[in-house]
Amino acid sequence: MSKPLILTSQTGSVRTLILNRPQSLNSFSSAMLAELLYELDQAATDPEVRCLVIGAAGRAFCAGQDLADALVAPDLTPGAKPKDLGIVIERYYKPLVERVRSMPTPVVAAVNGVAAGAGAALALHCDIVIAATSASFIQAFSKIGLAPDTGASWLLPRLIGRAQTLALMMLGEKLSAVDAERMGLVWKCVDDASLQEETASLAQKLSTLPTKALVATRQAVDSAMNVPLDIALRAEGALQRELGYAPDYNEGVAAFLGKRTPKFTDR
Ligand code: T3D
Repeated sequence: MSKPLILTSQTGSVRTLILNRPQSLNSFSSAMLAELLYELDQAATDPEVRCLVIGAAGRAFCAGQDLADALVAPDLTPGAKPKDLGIVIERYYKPLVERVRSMPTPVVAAVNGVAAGAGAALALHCDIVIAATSASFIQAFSKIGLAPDTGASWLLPRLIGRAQTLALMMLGEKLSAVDAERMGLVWKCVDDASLQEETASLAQKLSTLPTKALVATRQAVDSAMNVPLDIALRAEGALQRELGYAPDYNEGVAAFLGKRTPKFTDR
């Protein structure tokens, strides 16, 4: 039997997915993308999961699209038909971004090494990005004659503004995790040796918080980026109404007033 390209594990309510093609720096083959989409669906529909972590095996996080995969590798024989990369985006990368950004739990990326192209985008679409100090991010698309995909052109200007985005994307230079933290691209950098422990502790904490409220928080922040204040205020009211009807609100307030730790159960 072939080795899984996505390793999964569960600790308490935390589901961890590990990209597992270390020999190719976890670049996305079509088989790995299909497995990843499947595992994201599994996590999304499993009521036992209250936090999802995406990490990687070996020295890299993910080097983006596997450029040797038959799906995308150009056929160099004269007169050969060029590959339709639009189909690749529709089939794999669009659903990938949609799944991560609509996950019904918080999503953490633990970036252990280089994250390039679609690999960087995957990490940066997660709700909280924690990176090892030796990790790095490369907007590698221009280096192979492509424009950004996997939602990077939407996401980066929102995170760091147009000027920094265009320079990173046009030059395709490596950005250290330390600089990524300074620019506000990731939440924080930690020592390489403590990445695993810090990620586990962050994920465990997130798994005890009110999942529905955390997901509504993502929704509120994402939609507020694109609308005027009055619409954002109305959207906040609608989300708060929904959360106010849910049991976690009763539990949170009761725990506060009762001076005890809350036990959240909604998802
Ligand atoms: O068609 C489409 O492409 C549509 C979708 C696009 C989405 C995208 O993600 S576009 C961006 C694709 N990714 C890249 O262009 C990055 C290519 N990789 C690199 O630039 C470098 O490998 C890194 C900067 C990421 C790391 O450099 P380094 O020096 O640490 O490692 P290396 O020696 O280059 O790579 C190690 C091995 O991984 C090597 O294999 P080998 O020689 O040991 O057998 C290398 O070929 C392989 N590898 C690295 N990245 C990829 C890859 N193999 C296939 N695809 C890769 N993307």
